[in-house]
Amino acid sequence: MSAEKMKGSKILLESLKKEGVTDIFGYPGGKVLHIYDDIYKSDIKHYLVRHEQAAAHAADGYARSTGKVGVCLATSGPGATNLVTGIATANMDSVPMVAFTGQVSSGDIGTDSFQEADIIGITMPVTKHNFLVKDVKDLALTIKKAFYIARTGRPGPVLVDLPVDVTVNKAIFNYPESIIIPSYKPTTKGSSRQIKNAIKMIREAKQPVVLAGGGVISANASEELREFISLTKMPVSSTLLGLGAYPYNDYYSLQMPGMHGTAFSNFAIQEADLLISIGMRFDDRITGKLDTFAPNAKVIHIDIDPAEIGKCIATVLPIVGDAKEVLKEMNAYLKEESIEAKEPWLKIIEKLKLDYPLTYKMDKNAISPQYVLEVLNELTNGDAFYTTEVGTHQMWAAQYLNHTQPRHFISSGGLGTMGFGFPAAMGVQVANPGKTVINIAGDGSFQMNIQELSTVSYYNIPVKNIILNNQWLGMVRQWQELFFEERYSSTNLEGMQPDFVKVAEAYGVLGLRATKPAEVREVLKRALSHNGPVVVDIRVVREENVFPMVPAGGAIDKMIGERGSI
Ligand SMILES: Cc1ncc(C[n+]2csc(CCOP(=O)(O)OP(=O)(O)O)c2C)c(N)n1
Repeated sequence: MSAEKMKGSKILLESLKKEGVTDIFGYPGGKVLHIYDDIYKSDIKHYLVRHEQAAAHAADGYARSTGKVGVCLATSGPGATNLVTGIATANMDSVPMVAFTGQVSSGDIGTDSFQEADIIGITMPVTKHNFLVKDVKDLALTIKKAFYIARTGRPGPVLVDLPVDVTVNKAIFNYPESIIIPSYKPTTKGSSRQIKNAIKMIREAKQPVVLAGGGVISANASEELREFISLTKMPVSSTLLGLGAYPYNDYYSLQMPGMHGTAFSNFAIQEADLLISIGMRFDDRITGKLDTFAPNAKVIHIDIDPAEIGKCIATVLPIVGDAKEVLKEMNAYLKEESIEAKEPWLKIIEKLKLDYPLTYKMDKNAISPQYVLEVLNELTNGDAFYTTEVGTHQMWAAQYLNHTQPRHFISSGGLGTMGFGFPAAMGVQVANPGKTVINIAGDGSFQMNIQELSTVSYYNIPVKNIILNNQWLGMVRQWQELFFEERYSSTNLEGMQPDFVKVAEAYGVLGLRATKPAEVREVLKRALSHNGPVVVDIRVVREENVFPMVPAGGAIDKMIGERGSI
């Protein structure tokens, strides 16, 4: 008896089930009507967002908090183009995602048909890979490939464009168990010879520093990193995307390096004679002026993506491989032959930490944004997922939250996308029901996807939005103050703000406000104990700047602090 044929839209839903997908984020339209009809009949849960950008960020938050592939769906034309910022955000931060877009009928492609957009062309530079499915017979295999490419090697977003006829036509459903793509074979095991050389270099170094990036987290190598540090006793600095890979307040932790990193991290890097960078790509926010970065250091670069080796920084010893596998192998050798702690270096680091702590001013009458984060540390005791928007609040969240667990601090690092945090938090919450999920927002960024209050209200997704409201586009204001002689061009939002409490209430969401330091703790407690979504409008000191700061294009040890040059 021959197997029965299945409609493309049903093949899509069945393939998603085979991939273990339980939740998708999306928005319907003409070219995905058949898919939505099958979603209606399916037990995969679809979350209707209010803007496709939010669907992509929600899939991103879902993926970053779990390591699973996040899935979003949009119609052709404007639906697809609305996904682009979310896809580019995921691409810059190496997040596994599959985005499905509707497309006009195959025969109409290229005719400027209604709601046609060349989403394959548009997303070519911002996806790990993309596919236009031309025949329903190829659909299942293409989906298999899309998920495989998204989650293996250096993870990233994959887009699958689905002409409407492909969703209507029928084929026999046959989902491949496994797959081999001859042109795509990521190297996961590092060269043992190079790994042994690396250990020799670590043994001989006097002032080594480890740089841990998002690759440690996406490889689930946090445990291995912790063991590596306990075996080698080296100071370790975590990039924005690496926060949580190593306990933030541990003795060996240098916290975050770079433009708004700790001064002790930047000084340590500049004095280092060896950098061991793991799953980080020497972004300019970390290195500052490249030819002044770590002038005395040899570099060991461990990365799954060979294209990253030597891209920005000359590498003495490259190790291409998965961070988890490489660290495991390193740890095994280190257990056989231990390494002495570099005591004089650790003493220098201790002193740097004492001399250059992160500090902020506390006023009795005005709320310091950093204080809000410290109260959150106390109230959540490290047991919360955080997302952020982009701006000064994001940098304070990086600096002041106590990052103890991987996948618990989720922020748009590479693209710096305002409007990311709230929808990403929705995705985190859907993936982690029952957990506390907090979005640290600025008043500017929050308004970029504020419509999602409707989504969290309808589905009762209990995300806590904490707006550090300075009534400025604060990060841009800071640059204007410091580098444009205080010409505040288009950054002052005073008098242009909605009443966030009323906006929340209009969507059926709890709205709270704090205007004095004495109110902060109570308001946050109320927010955290509320069994539903919340918006907390916290009126913070308006002109607070983020310090330390490395001026753009400068050397990372030439920092500005609260009281001028450090
Ligand atoms: C989509 C987008 N547009 C513009 C920018 C440039 N930008 C970076 S930070 C910032 C200000 C953010 O203001 P707000 O969200 O209020 O946060 P604050 O800096 O005040 O904490 C802007 C406009 C951006 N990062 N993303």
